[in-house]
Amino acid sequence: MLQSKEFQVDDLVYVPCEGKAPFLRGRVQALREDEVLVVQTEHATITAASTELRRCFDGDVCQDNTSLVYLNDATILQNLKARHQADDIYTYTASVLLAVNPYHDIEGLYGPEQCARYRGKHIGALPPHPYAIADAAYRALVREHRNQGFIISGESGAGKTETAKIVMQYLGYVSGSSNNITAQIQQRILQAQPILESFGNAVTMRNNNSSRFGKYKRFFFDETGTLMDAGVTTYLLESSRVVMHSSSERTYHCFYEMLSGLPKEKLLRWHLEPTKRKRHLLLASDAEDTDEKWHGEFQERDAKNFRRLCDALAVVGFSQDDMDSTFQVLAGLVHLGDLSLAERDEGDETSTVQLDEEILAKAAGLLGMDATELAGALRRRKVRVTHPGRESLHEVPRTTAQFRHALHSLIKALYKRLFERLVFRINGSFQELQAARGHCEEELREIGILDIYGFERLQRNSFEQLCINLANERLQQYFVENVLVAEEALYRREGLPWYGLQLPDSTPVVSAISQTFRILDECSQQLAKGFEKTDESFCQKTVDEAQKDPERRELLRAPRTSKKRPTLMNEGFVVKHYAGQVEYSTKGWLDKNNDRLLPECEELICDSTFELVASLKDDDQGKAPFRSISKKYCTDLEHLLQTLSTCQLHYIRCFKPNDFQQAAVFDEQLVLDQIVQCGTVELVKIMHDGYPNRCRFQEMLRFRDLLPESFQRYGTRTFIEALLLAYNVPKEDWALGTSRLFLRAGQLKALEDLRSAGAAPDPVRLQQIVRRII
Ligand code: AD9
Ligand code: MG
Repeated sequence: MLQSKEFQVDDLVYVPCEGKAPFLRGRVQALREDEVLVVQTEHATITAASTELRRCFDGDVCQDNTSLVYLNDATILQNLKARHQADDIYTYTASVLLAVNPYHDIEGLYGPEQCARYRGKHIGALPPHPYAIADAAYRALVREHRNQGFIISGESGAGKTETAKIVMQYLGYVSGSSNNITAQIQQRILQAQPILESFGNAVTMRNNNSSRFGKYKRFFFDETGTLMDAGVTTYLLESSRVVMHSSSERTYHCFYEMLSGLPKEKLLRWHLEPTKRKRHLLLASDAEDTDEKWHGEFQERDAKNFRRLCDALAVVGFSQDDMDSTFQVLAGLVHLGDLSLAERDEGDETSTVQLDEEILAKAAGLLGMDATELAGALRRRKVRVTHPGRESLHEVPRTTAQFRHALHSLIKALYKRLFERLVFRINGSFQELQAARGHCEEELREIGILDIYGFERLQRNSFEQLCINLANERLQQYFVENVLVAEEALYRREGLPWYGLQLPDSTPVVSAISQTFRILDECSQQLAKGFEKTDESFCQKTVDEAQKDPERRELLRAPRTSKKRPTLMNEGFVVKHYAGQVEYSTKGWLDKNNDRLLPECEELICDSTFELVASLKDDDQGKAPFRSISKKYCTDLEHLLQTLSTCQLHYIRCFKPNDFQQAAVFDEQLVLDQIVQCGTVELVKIMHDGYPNRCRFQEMLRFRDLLPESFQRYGTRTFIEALLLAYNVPKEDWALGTSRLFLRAGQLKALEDLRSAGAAPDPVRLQQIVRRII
């Protein structure tokens, strides 16, 4: 009979398949030459190369993937699936917590009682839970005075924001409210969330409450672990959503909340009618109607959330006037948006765009602007003409496209700055409490929580996706370095052999993206100075330069065209990321990369008679017509990484089980893609090839009852060795480091089972051991 190197007839395996599920389970039926196997699955007989098969162990469901009898992508996937079906949504992979979104409330999983249960317990003592990781982080902070950081990642809708809230819940619980100021900080942290969600979250196709910005929340503690201060940093708000969203999505929640929740007289004053919201261009959306059951539900939720928003604003120090001003700006933006219905006389280049006078008056009135000046700034641009010896200023009419661009830039800038103002005020409210407490001598330690968009590969990817994916490349590298390199370092420290594994290196792709941003900055700068530069010339230069460099050639290239899919020249490029290839469209990038508002529009803001609007003017009064968004983003990202480098990091990887936001539906292919993208497979390989369980010597003393009392007089190291020999743990399954015992998957569990069964060793064997090692 033929023999496969690894497999035998009747072995249970997973075989990859092309259908709906990525793997089918079956038994090896026959072995052919060249390592080809015939696998009998429930419905079919499949032939596959042995290298494609994954081993399978029947009924293997574990709360830590590293305890799986066979460890591979298919078994991890099945483990997550089985656990998800049983509402066990959390699973460890060594120190990394994986969370599969249940899309329904699981009773009794969260709350103070559960917090109390997890308090002070070692990871692994109770079922996997964000509380367990939060507890470990908090204890490490207090005991070792080390900063701690949570990196929560995953696709849109995977549950990052909810998980971040669960971690915060635990930190709130454990850090006590021993004094009035701590209680107030906790309250403000809690209330900052709805504000950020109202202004920064929106209904998208993938998530009804999608965060359209990244955030890093920081909590500062004193030596005793009392909460002393907090703060939040935000990244890259998707400001284009204010002026544009797909018809089945919505713009930011705050607009709809305001319409559903404001009292009638205010709505009237600001010329708004909830029933007519769809007539406003910024708010028009089919999202409320696409699904019958959503109808009404959205409105009810919006009204409820409006009250929640107002309460939250009050807690961080907004007076009624402050709130009214904020909503008035939003109302102004709604009317301003309607101006883009404007028309111009066909064929008459010199005529200006026609604006609806009534809408213009409403928008200008609400934003404290002069209607004529507003119309002027939007319809005409000022051009400086240099004559010999003097300069003169001319006004040139904008084309309809230029007019729309000016209008949209103004709306986006006002919204973005309003959002930043809110974040500023939230942070200011923590500082106020600091001032009230008085000077604090001691150095505080912090716990940070990063809730940031995961790797994105949409149907159409643009500038924003490249920024997001750059962050993910950097964080993935961090993950690899931190978890995997730390693993290697630990082995070396403990004097164990390290088998090594080729670690993926993101440096080349990060440098390819940095180079792209450098060229983008050059082009944007030249465009702003009035030189002829287009998105196409930027794209061409980017691809050309990458192709000249052998290191980057493979990482950034022009998209391949085919008859079916003819791509126009110089409209995009493809980047090879760690998580797969992404094609980016470069349309509009030169403009997207410029943070400067048109000078005519900036003037409108500066001259506003409405205090809040005037205060949103660009404080950086430099006259340069270009300020790079990508540069600011990269600098912010480096700061973030710098902060994270001072932290002991904890990873929570969130998974989206299906594309329909539905409970109890587990799309295997979708989850498998995410397992690959978040680097879990690599992590697991390293863990499993080595010793996934490791215990400090002291921790092993909990097994002292497994040996006679006389063994306790020996040193801990000797005690442990005797323990393992007494119970016949195979020599290849454990190794003693200098301070820790390393165990292969399953052995710690076996010892725990012996302990709970109250086992006793064989006396003859004990005698031998005493003679041999003591
Ligand atoms: V996005 O990148 O901001 O678009 P997130 O943040 O990853 O995305 P979010 O936390 O908003 O996803 O979760 C999406 C939805 O899943 C929530 O609105 C909940 O309805 C649902 N969810 C997520 N986690 C849980 C959970 N632990 N229990 C119950 C959950 N429902
Ligand atoms: Mg979110």
